[in-house]
Amino acid sequence: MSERHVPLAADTGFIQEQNRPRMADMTDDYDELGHRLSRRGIEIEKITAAVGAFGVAIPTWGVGTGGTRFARFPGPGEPRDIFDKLADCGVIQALTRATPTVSPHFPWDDTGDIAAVREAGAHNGLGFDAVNSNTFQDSPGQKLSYKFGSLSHTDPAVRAQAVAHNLRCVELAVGLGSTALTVWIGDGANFPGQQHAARAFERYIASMTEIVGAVPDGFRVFLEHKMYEPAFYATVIQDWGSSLLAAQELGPKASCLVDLGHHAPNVNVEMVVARLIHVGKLAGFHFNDSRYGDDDLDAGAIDPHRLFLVFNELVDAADRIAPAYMLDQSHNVTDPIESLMTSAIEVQRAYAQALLVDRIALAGFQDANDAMLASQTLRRAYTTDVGPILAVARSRHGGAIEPVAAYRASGYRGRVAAERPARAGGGGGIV
Ligand SMILES: [Mn+2]
Repeated sequence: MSERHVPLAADTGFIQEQNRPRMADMTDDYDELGHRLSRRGIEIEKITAAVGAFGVAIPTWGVGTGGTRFARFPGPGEPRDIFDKLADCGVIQALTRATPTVSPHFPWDDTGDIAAVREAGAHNGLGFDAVNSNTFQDSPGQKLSYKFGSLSHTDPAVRAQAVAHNLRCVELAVGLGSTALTVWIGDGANFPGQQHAARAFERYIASMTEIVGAVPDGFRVFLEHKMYEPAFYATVIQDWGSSLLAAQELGPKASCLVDLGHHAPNVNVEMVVARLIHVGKLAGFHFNDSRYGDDDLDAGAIDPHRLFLVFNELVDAADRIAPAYMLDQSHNVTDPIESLMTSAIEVQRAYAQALLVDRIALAGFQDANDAMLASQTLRRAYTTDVGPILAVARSRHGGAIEPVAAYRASGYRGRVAAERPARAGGGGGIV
């Protein structure tokens, strides 16, 4: 168990010590921003309270060094198992106070003792969000291969095996206190004609019907679509249209999950969000960023404006929806803990900016067809530097004013590198 590490969360004295020299500047900046926002009729304390209550889940695999299909360059002190991953996630939460939950991935995180995993989560100050099933690769000891698909496979025995794995994930989720399962499949085709498009979708629906039919009351199933990769010609759950068709057929326990990187280039993702909200089927969102495709870069690193526009839709519908938020990215050249802390803060930043939108004024300009002032209303919120709000929200909850600086000063990476043996580089993969 995680007796191996003293969680940074338990050492709040260290974080306070790191914050002390930065406190006066932060307070000045916060007070100044508070004055400016009050002239716009905005109470800064309301925004700060909302930001403080906002959380985004960390995927357990995110704390390992990622890779591409060409290579993976391991970093020092990579987590060896779920207990190491939870210790790393605990550091991210202790310093940012923005990531109170983790999203595990099975079978990668299946130790056979789920109670110990839940206890280790609590020990590191973490709860559990949606669990993720994995039928996109073959796991040790697995009887039948997923090379040609899983839930939509032509062989009923393979489909049954994939269904059974998802039901096992639901069981593990319940053991962790999680109430949701995210299903993303790698099923698809690399060649035109390889697969019967309609029959593959029907087989997927039949398999998912078994899974959704077996989950307990109050449990939700999220369908995650992805346009390409690992299948490069077509995937079975290709886009939000396929995802919505499936979710509608599967009934009220099934909803759609949107991953920012899983669309065709230039797709207007905020419109996808708005449409799924309209139909009551948006239940989850995965954050990352990209320039060309499903690049899995750090949230807000490439196109922070798009992140803001997505949050503009989410905040607009906050009285109707409460989606599960997760970071889903691959850290190939940075320390994953630093990337995840920075990304969680960027997600919070977009959320805070969206909270600043004057929605009454915006609706007025929209109704009057005043394109310029409607656009400027959004820009005004987006161009406000909400950094002081984020810093104050963090520090009030015991987090660090400058999380990356405090993390480096803690020497955490060096300590875990000494006790976790280096892993081989090997091939690619998102693990
Ligand atoms: Mn995802």
